[in-house]
Amino acid sequence: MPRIADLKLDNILLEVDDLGIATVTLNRPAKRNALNEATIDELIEIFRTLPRDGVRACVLRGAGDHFSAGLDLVEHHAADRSPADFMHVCLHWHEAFNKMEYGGVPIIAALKGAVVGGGLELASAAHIRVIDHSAYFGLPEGQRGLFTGGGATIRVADLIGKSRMIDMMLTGRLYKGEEAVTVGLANYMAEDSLAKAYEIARRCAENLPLTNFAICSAISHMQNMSPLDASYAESVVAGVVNTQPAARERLAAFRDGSGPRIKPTQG
Ligand code: 1HE
Repeated sequence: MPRIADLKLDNILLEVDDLGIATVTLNRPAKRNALNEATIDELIEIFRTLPRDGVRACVLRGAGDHFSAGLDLVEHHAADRSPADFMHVCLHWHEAFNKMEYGGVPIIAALKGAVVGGGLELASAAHIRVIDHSAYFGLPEGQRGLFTGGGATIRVADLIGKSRMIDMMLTGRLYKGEEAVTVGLANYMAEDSLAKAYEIARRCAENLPLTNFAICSAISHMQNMSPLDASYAESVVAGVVNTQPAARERLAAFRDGSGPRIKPTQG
């Protein structure tokens, strides 16, 4: 079993609190948290390990004023990669981001400053995104003579639709603030995106782990299936989740009147 305590990390900080909430901090602020190969390797190890070592929710953030400036362009230039080399770089990114999206642990991204290129690809692998007033989203690949390689054609297009994504890439259009929420890049906007992300993470951590696993894994898998197969898979997942012993306590609490009633708060 992989263990958090055994992870060797140089580019990312990882802490877990008493509630089982992990904080994953991209820690290259001097490079605006640009994603070099070593950082991607560490993301793979982290998100391979978190779901299997008792973590109930995860907050993903960047040290400094920016979440992430995307692909490490300096490393990419210096490496002078062949097409095959860069294909393997991208496959590595996909391994990391797929482990996040399909890993079953809720990941809440606390965003500020630049969330651009590969930084947006990373953020879009989180399950919930929270922005503050400084955060902005962009896909500057088009202007740099590049193309997305870390899943934007799947996840960003899924969030905002292909037409908006094409516009972002062709024109360099940036989204921020309420507009970013409206188009679907962010779920929440807050004065303090980190504080809000923790509030959401604590809320998620109150759910049963198996239920969160289904929410943060099965829904994504089912989007990849035909409706017929998805309805079958949904039945199987619900069969397992909805009969878990721990859910019976919550059902009994509802029956006895002590379980929460689902109503909007006043005001
Ligand atoms: C970097 C990177 C980087 C900063 N790779 N080193 N992404 C981009 O096109 C965005 C590139 N970055 C920027 O536009 C700006 O750096 C920011 C707007 C994010 C921040 O600006 P600023 O003025 O605060 O910082 P800076 O002076 O530009 O950069 C500070 C340092 O960070 C500097 O290093 P230094 O050693 O000269 O101090 C920069 O070189 C370094 N830095 N961004 C490497 N991205 C799988 S395909 C994905 C394809 C993509 O992601 S393309 C999008 C790339």
